[in-house]
Amino acid sequence: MKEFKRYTVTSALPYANGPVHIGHLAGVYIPADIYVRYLRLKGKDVVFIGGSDEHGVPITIKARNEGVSPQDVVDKYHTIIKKSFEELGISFDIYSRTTSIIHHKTASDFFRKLYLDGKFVEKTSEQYYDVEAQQFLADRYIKGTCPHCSNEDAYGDQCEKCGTTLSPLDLINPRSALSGNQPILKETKHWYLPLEQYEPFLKKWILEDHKEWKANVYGQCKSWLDSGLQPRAVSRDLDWGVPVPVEGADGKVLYVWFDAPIGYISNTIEWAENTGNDWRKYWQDEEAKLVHFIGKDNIVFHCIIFPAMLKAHGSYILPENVPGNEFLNLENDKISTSRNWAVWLHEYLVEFPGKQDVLRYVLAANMPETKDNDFTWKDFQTRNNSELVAILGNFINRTAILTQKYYGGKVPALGTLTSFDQETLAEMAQYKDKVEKALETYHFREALKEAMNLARLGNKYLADTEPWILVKTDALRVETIMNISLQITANLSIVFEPFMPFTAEKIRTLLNIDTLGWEQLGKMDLVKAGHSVGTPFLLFDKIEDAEIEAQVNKLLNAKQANQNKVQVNQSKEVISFDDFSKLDIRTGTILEAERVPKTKKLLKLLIDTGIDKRTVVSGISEFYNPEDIIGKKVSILVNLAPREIKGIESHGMILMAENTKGELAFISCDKEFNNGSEIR
Ligand code: B3M
Ligand code: ZN
Repeated sequence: MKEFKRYTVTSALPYANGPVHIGHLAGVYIPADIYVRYLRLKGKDVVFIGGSDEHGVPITIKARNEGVSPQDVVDKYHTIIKKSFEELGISFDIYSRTTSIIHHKTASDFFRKLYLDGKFVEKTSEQYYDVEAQQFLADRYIKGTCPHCSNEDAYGDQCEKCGTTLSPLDLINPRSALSGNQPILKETKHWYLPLEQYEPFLKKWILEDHKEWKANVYGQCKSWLDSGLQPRAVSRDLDWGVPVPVEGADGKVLYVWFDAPIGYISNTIEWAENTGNDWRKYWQDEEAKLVHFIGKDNIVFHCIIFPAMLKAHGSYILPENVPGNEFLNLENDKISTSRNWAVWLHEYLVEFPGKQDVLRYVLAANMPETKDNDFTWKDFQTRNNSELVAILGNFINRTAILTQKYYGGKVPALGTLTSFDQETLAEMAQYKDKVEKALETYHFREALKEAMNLARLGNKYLADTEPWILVKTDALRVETIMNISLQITANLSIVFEPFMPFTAEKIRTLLNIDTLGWEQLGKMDLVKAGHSVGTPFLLFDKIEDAEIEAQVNKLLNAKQANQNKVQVNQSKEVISFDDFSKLDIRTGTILEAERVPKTKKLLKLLIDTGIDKRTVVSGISEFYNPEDIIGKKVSILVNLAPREIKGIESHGMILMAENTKGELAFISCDKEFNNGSEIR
């Protein structure tokens, strides 16, 4: 394997149109941060580049929907994202943004060089134009009827009902999302990167020279290359982005996927200017190793299009590896921003203060390295309670407490080693190699598992030697046992540093030592006899069921609210009048109301239906107090089959309106009609 002098590590630039969730973290930022922290511990020269992707159509759409400017949108989310990354300990050397002046200049110069070198093909085509809004329409701004399923609200790039990929010209009765008018077709000129010309180079570079890439990444590249590459437009008619730096290109900007990866370079330049470094050494020198951390939806852009751009430019190195991950699901369902089915990082940080490393640990342990994976709150709790608390925390805590108790916090001397001691130390010495091998090949789960095995080794060592019993009979022997336990603890502070930096720091506080380099890993003299360690404290706390239930409920509420939202936009299936007339709905009055014991939502109501007085159980107690609703006029479905709810027979159902937040309100008649009046 080639030895590199420098490392340029990038992680995908998240779109600044929403906060970051656990899917982003497990896919991109956690592995990138682990890798970078490991390299730094090894004393490598590394720059870790991050930033927000602030261009593109989705940002302009969000801005329109919210009645603010695109700049407002990206300012808001860039701030949230940057802060939450910092708090999670993602150790970027710079986290900048693609709206920066440096980026606009860098991207513009890049395009200009390719343009002047004749690397683009110019093509004129007909695209939809909104006469009233005086602009060309991005695919997402055109709606119309899907030619496959007749959905009237299909977008110019996709029908969300049947999932078909569309082009705007496929839509029947196209209309502009800006004005609602029918758009006209108008000629427009764009610049294309003729990717097919780079096919031979890409085939050799990836398929032959980079067989070591992860199978999922390599496989996707192969399938793209096998099916043949097409020219790609690198400009758009849009008023948000980096203006195309060519005369007569007014109203045109660089395609977001052209400018965003150049953002890695821009941000490196900005970092270098701030720190007095030479950015070229990280981008234009064969001795630098460029690694892109991304999710699977970004593979083609990082493995095919961006390398073709870099190659076309001619001055840049190419990525040495692109360790792309698959997706993380949440509670067996796809993470979805629009459905709010996600665990948002900025919310986690507030709801679980001080528990950054628990999330880092769980996400690294479940990283979707080779296939999609699932995050569940139950697993989060189990990993915390039975791994972090019961293994790592338990071993270090016992070691710290016994050292305090027996030696007043001073490291005891190492005496004669038994063969068990020797075996334990020999095993300890193997972890450096194991973890290193896994990290160098981007097997983060494996690396973390090995780190945890070192903690297991410590636990086993204490359990087998039982110093708390031996202390009464063989005090000298106990000194050796505790010395070895403290050496294992010091080793743990090194091996966990890339994965759980906050915990590693705490272990160092417990041991009262400075950061140790990676090369120290495996050594048995990291804390010297006579050295005073710190006062013991717990590294991890148990996570209780109630905390987990609260999170699961939060998700279920989001799902419920979302289902309600769907009902607002879309009616249920059509029914016949006969179906409807089966429902016997009457006006009624609440006579009595009381809470159903041991339930959160239920009230037991006595209703005068005009026909009879009957008991109905209703799930409304989050929204109404029993004493406030006596005498209330309601609508009741009287011919619903009786049901037993919490041991009470419920005869009928009170009709309630439910808003998108899931709040409930009574439906009542707006004149003084007698109970029992029919509603139809
Ligand atoms: N913003 C897409 C994404 O967040 C895009 C990545 C750009 S990396 C240069 O998935
Ligand atoms: Zn369709």
